[in-house]
Amino acid sequence: MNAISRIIAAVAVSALFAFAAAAHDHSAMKAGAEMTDDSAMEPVKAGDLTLSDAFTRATLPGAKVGGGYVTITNGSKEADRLIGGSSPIAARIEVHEMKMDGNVMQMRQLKDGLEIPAGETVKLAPGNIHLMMMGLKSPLKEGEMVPVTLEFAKAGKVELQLMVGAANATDMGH
Ligand SMILES: [Cu+2]
Repeated sequence: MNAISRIIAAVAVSALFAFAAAAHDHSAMKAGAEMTDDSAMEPVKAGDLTLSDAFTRATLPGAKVGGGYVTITNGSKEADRLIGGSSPIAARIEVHEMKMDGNVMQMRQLKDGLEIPAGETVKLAPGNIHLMMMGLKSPLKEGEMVPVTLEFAKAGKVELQLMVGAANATDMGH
């Protein structure tokens, strides 16, 4: 490592610490929460669907993909289907599943979408089925909100906000 790259590394590390410190600062968290209370905490209703606990995770600079997670409850007597979605911050949004391939966790796109059975709740979560924001236009920063539009076969387009949580080092290997 030469002198320049040592300096760059030091700056990067201290930036990370500053970021972590800010995230743990109670007043900073509170201000963010107040700003986003209404949009983030309230479940979004769309016809018979209720979407709640929508979140994503902070990404490192240069990351091209980010996961999206949401809990979807279908109060109808008919199944619906999550087909995909879009967001101004990404080129596109796909629905992915995780599968073990031997000892390796792989993910693949659910090309036919994800069924939300009648009367059931489906949870998209880290390490499981998730939304994949492809072609991120900028890093996702903790505390920010990411607007997304999800598309369902029956309920149509549903707009919601993903709250950006902390990055997780044990991510899914994207
Ligand atoms: Cu994925």
